[in-house]
Amino acid sequence: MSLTKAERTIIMSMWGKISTQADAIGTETLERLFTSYPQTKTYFPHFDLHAGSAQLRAHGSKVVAAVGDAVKSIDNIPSALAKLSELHAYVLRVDPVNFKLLSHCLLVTLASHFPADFSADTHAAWDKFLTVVSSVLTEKYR
Ligand code: HNI
Repeated sequence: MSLTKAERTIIMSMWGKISTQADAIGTETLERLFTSYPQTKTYFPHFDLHAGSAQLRAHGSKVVAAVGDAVKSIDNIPSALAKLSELHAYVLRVDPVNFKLLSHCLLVTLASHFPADFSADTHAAWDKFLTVVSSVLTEKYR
């Protein structure tokens, strides 16, 4: 699956807005993930997952920063995320179904922070981009 030029433009332009509040968006995404899909908490037995905890915020910030790395290397996402792909497949062993759940929570967070930007086309472009990012992070499982 590859992103069209129009989709890349949408992603890159919206990233400009996301990056100014990346930490808040990352934290909210994880809060939504752990609240709506509590089974995902099983990967974080070593974390304090209460809303607003320091670990949750630090992790949310890392996840969104990695999404930013993918945006910056939008023409070569696999190389930008190579190390993370190995980490999730070989070390963390996160079941790929969870990537859909996290992507969904990030979409909802983006929609709620940027309602005026979240047209159907923007929604679709982000959905596709996050599918590409998730495939890269789970490709080593095959
Ligand atoms: Ni994920 C660690 C990015 C999906 C569980 N994850 C990271 C780190 C980044 C990251 C960055 C920190 C790596 C480091 O410290 O070197 N994770 C991403 C991204 C996605 C994603 C960009 C999808 C878009 N991770 C998921 C999912 C789960 C998940 C769906 C499980 C529900 N990730 C983890 C766990 C860690 C982790 C567990 C280790 C946390 C820790 O610090 O112990």
